[in-house]
Amino acid sequence: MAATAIRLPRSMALVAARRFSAAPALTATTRRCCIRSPTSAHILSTTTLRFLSNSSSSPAPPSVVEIDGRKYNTDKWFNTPANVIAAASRRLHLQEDHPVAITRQIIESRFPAPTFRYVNSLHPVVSTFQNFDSLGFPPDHPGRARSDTYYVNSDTLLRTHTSAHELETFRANASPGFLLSADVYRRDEVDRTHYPVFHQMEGARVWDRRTEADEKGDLTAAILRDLAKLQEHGIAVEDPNPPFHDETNPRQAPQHSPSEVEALGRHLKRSLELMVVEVFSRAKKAKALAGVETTDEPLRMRWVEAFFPFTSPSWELEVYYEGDWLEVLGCGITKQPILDAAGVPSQMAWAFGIGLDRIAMLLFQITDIRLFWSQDERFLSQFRGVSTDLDKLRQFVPFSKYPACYKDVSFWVGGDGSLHNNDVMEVIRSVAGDVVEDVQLTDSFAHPKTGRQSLCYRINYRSLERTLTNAETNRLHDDVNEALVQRLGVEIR
Ligand code: FA5
Ligand code: MG
Repeated sequence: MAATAIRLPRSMALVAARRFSAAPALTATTRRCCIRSPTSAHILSTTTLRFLSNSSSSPAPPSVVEIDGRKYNTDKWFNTPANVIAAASRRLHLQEDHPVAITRQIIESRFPAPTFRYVNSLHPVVSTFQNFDSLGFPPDHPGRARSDTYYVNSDTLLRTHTSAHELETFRANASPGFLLSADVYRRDEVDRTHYPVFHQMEGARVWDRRTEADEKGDLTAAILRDLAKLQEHGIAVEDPNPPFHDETNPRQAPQHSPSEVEALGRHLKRSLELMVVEVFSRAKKAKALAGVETTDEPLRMRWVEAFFPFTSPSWELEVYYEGDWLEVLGCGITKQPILDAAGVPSQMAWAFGIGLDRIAMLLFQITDIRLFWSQDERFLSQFRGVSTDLDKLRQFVPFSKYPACYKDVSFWVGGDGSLHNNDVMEVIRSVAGDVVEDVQLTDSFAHPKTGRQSLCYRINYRSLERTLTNAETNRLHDDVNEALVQRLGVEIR
């Protein structure tokens, strides 16, 4: 297994993950992170921290697993814990009156049928070809690592993004556009904005040279005609980017003319800005309906250059939210080889991918991503009736905040010194479940003589539904410590 730089906890998940970045500077071995101690704003430099990942962080793997009604043979690549498999049949994005489903519906309302076709019930298990190869991910892309992705076996995994279904949906060629929503899975850190399962929506819109191009075979005029049909939103958006960046984010010459790229980029950006405007105006109304005072802060959006193996040029849209720029989606002009492979080489397309949970958190003012998985009536009852009448949307009122309990665990990394941050995160989540609110790496150092690595993690235990007793938290923490020893071979200090 290739060396992977440890992915350390972000201070707040408002920082873009850039997981699918294809930027040359962001390879597995050169990724740099910093960590922030939860007790102070002190930034610890950790650029020297580096681990290999070879642990599955799961107990003895079963030879066959059933995931959402289908059976799969496992092999030594299997690394999917039971709590994640259990989540695979929940389908929150389809559950009536669930905030994730409501968010999907609001976005769909901005991309109407029949131009857009909705695809919402694709099975979560896909092939490595679908998730990576079909999109042009290089063989050594860090996203493929077992430290980042849940594998069922060496060529089968839980999709890490909805883009895994782009090729087949372009191939079906059933409409000029599609919106595809689904649960996606990533091994990641544990905090209030990260959960191993979340939801994405993929959108795409195509134009076809055979039917829509001008006499020179160019699509610019057709795209501009469709752009003119989109509303204006009247909001100033920061966009310092040229239509494409020759060096870093080029137009796909010779297939795409400069004016086509410019027109397609404008159509893409306006469509997505309108969607964000819709979400935020709904959020404002939801606040008013709940009697929460609203500030008249104008919505601020900005476009930043981004990198994906399957689009060029590519961008991300960020929204200013509570003092920080929050990345809400990635997008770009689809790489032509994908459309060629899909059997529609005469088409040109834009595509985007947005995180539904993150948008739902903004929309309803839900501050902890674990709440989406709660079956507590005090949560679910607040959204009743909204799926059938979006105007009933009202802001979530937190029912209680139960006390937090911090516990630290310090250990020496065992064996050959190989350990990945995500393995630690997963052992903790799989033992303590949704009672863990947040896990932070607070300290790390190498023993001056032996070179052995010591790590300290701070675990914040807090139930969303009740007060945990001290005895209960101590027991959980003991179980976590034991699992870290058993599964990762660490030595508790
Ligand atoms: C992707 O997943 C690309 N497939 C998006 C894309 C599609 C680009 C089509 C171009 C064309 P990324 O890893 O940045 O990119 O995730 C996309 C969005 O998913 C993010 O902007 C964010 O809104 C959401 N997201 C990503 N990681 C998480 C997470 N851990 N928790 C919640 N939401 C997340
Ligand atoms: Mg991103």
